[in-house]
Amino acid sequence: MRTIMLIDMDYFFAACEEIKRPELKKRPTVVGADPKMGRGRGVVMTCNYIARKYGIRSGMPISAAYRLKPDAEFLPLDYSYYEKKSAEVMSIIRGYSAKMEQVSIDEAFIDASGNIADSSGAMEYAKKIKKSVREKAGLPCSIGIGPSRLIAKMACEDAKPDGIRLVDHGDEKAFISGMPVGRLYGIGRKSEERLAGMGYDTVGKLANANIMELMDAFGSFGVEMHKYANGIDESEVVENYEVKSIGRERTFESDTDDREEILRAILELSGEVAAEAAKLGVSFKTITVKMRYSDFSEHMKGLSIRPSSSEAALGGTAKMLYTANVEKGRKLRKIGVRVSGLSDYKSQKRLSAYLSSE
Ligand code: DCP
Ligand code: CA
Ligand code: CA
Repeated sequence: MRTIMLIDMDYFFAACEEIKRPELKKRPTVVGADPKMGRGRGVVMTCNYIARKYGIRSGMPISAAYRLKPDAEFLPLDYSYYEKKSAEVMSIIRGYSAKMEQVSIDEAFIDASGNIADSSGAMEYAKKIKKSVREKAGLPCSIGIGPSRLIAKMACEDAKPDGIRLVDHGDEKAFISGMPVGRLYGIGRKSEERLAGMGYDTVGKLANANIMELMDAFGSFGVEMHKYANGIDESEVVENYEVKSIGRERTFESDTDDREEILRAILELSGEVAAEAAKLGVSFKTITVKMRYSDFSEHMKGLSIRPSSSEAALGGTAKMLYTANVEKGRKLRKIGVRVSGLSDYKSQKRLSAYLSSE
């Protein structure tokens, strides 16, 4: 029988800021865009749990966060520090199981089946991991434990903050069936609304739904969600972490159709993306420009080129994509540049090798 654990850092970016300035631990702390006395644009990336008491959440406009708690501590992003802390944490976790899969900057699965005998062993093992992440990296995390990735992930949400939650073999369905469908892994807001319209508001109801009906509504994703709702997930923890794309975005101070200003932003973003690609030692094949207009509608245009790592090729293609596709007379709120179709040009070594040796 398998024992999978998901380790997810608590309020990660803000917790990193607390290391730099421990006095922030006692204050509501928000990481994201500059609130500019309530007139700032952009969003909250994350905040500590004190700030969450005031209703502040990831993804909310920074101006809304400011209204909720004007005297909170508002901090800009310090990505390179978060990446450094992430690499530290990941190498600590990897020490507990070679079968480890990093799934985001602050989150990793391990398959601990070979390291433990039973559920009390699993609990002890998770406590050790938590303790060593806390002591060595100075950061809090939560751990979900279960017979599959699905259950480990959902148990981790239950464990937050700073906790451990174990769901035993056989208890999977009981654990998830009372939850609202929106809490099921993979179900976003839109799917949740559609499912509710079909009469499936809890995971338990979805588990008993007719598969054909779900397939009609959602295609193959319907089959998947039905499996998940029944607590079934056979997928393996595979150590093959790869960066799938690299992107940067910018929100303009005020909505703009000034071509010079927009082109300048595109070139700067292209420079940052190319620098990140160079750091990882990857070339890119597809270049995408995202334009968000003042009414929040969003258009993406992409083009594939011969694999390249050149900043000039990236900037030139991005400028061209913008010029050819922007709707005349409409103002932009935000512009983004992204590259994908990445491959490693330094050697045949997997990206994970670079990422873990940082
Ligand atoms: N993040 C981001 N963009 C988002 C959401 C989050 O860049 N839309 C960043 C900020 C977070 C980090 O990624 O600190 C990890 O995201 P999580 O969703 O795991 O959230 P937190 O770690 O901040 O909080 P929690 O304690 O709920 O895990
Ligand atoms: Ca987290
Ligand atoms: Ca996370």
